[in-house]
Amino acid sequence: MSNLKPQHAETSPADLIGSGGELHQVSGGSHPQMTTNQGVVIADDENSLRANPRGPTLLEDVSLLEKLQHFNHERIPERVVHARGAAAHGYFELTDSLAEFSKAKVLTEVGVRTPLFTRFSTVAGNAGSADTARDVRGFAVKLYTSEGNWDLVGNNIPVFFIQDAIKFPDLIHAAKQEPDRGFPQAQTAHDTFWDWASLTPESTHMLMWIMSDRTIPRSFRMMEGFGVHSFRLINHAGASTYVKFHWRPALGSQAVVWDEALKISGGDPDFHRRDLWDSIEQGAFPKWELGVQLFDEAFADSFDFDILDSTKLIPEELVPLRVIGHMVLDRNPDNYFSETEQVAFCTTHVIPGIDFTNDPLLQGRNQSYLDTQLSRLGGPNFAQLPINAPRCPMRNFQRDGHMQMGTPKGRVSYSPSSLSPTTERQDPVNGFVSFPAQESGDKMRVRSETFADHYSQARQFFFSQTEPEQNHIVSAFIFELSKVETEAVRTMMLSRLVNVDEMLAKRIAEGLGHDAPLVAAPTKFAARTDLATSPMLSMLAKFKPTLEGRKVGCLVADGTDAVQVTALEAAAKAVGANFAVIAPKVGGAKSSDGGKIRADFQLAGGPSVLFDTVVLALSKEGAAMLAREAAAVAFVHDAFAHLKVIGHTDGAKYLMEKAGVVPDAGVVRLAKPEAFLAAASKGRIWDREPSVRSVF
Ligand code: HDE
Repeated sequence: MSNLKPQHAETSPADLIGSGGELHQVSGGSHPQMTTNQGVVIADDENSLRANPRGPTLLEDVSLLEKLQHFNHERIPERVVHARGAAAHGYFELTDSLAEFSKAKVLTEVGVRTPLFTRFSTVAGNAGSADTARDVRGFAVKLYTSEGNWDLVGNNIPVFFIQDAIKFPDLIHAAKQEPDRGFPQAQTAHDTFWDWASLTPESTHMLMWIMSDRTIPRSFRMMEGFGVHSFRLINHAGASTYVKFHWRPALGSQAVVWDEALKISGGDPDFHRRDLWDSIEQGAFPKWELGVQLFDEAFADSFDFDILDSTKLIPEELVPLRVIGHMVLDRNPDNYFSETEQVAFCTTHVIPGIDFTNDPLLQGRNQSYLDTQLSRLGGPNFAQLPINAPRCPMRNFQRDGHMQMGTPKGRVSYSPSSLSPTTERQDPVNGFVSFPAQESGDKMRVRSETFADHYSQARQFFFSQTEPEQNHIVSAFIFELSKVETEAVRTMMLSRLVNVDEMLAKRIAEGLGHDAPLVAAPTKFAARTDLATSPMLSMLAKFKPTLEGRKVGCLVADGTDAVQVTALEAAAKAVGANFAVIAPKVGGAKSSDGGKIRADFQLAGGPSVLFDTVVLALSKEGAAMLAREAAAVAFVHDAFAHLKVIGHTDGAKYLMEKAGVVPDAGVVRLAKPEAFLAAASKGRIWDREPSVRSVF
């Protein structure tokens, strides 16, 4: 008999009632016996052993000691960065072979599905912080290939803050909570971050990206991923080709707006992880294409920037993406700790056919990830944990250490040896061989002059954005710098931005009320170039007009027309959207025909920020009743201010007036569901933005 049956299915409330000392025996199901860690069956898991009913607890109570001891050690150190994450299992399927460039089977065997585990994360926040903090998102993929694990440990932004790994601890110390006070949590909007950033010109390009809507994604499913560094592909002949990896979401790129992000942090701090979990449970499996930018030494030499510099990208207009396969996430973890928390990504995990370049950031990362697992996972045997172990054979003479889980046999644990005819041997032909890159020159602590231009690509990024996206960058700088208490830091940052564009700096200064004249920060590299814009850098340009994977929130009250709601729900689901009903009571509302409309959310727990588009399916009386509820007025007001398409009945008008809704192309009368859904699939009403907030 299956023991997977939900317990509550056969549990009556009477079964659950228990008071001091009474054993809770829940009937139903077929349950195995509970045991101690030594396998001894436990008779009573609810009362400790006492000298008498009101007497002292005895040290002899082995199950109490064991249970508390284990509990006391349940936590491991959270990741020093990327502490908050969510992950899922899935596979990568190759559709276009790269055999000409790489010998890695995962990149040459078309149609083969390679299992993988992908973890998304924020960077600065602690494990308990909110999902929608403005932050870079980690996008780490562990592919269990037949030739060993390949970890592509990327981000949702294709460039990084620094050029040399030696600066990483400074960046992170500046961004995380300030050390004396322990706050602010999960944000860069504070003095230490902007102090560091304003004094670190190489961060300028990345600052433009983190102030863009890339750092407030709508969903993990709607963001791109990037390997960031230039890597090498190595083919069977040993020839090297440079490569940059890109993950491109099937649902298109999309962000929330900043005020929404702030409110979602309160409304649902688990917004992104819930979205990932729910979509997989519903069978709407998140999908990304894997694209590569391939280029050779000749391109690298002709490119305006150094391909080893992680603060630069190669525009897709110069080296187009070649889509070679896709990743699908189709299974949620069974256990968050065992899998999502214990997964250990390391940039060092590469396989034959993929190799490193001299990017100084990548070289530093190769030390950092292996090392951090020792303190996080407690010892060098983390590769034996099921989530980390390769799915192909793993054998060597590394032995012992904390939590050794295997039992290696025999007397030989070294190489070379003649004593054992069966122990493992190195394989010079099929094993991993590093690309024999030639090196010469003087050993020195220096930054290459080819890394010196910090502004041209920052400028290119800004001017490649659409107007609303540029406006959001300006607003984000204003927001962040307005939280900086030290005026000199704000001034320094503005000076830095003059080097990107004077008008950009002026707009931010105006929004801050900073009246002093703006002076360009001194820079070693004066020759900022006006590069051609790269429309592929705009997220809005990559928006897909679809409601697939999006959420429709339908506000109802007593008197709502149930037939209309049912028709709308069917139409929304037919285009792949989720549909949720929000009512004043979670038990539902009375429909106009005397029936009941079920609800998914109670009004206060279902703010409009949780939905992509909203419907006000209200009778006149229902709207009048809701107009007295602050949460209902805020629901409508926010939907309008967040530039959402609002569908409404005629009856809803009073509530809309109360909420300050001004009719425009995104305020749609609910005649036919299809017409409303078609309007909503186009996304936000950007033209509305200047009427709902100041755009500097
Ligand atoms: Fe990381 N980074 N990083 N990083 N990073 C970590 O490793 C580090 C960098 C990235 O879901 C840590 O296991 C250094 C770039 C992701 O488990 C740590 C430098 C990129 C994750 C570490 C960088 C990343 C990490 C913390 C500069 C994008 C989460 C816990 C040289 C290409 C992986 C851990 C997961 C995690 C170090 C810069 C992405 C401390 C020293 C650039 C997605 O080892």
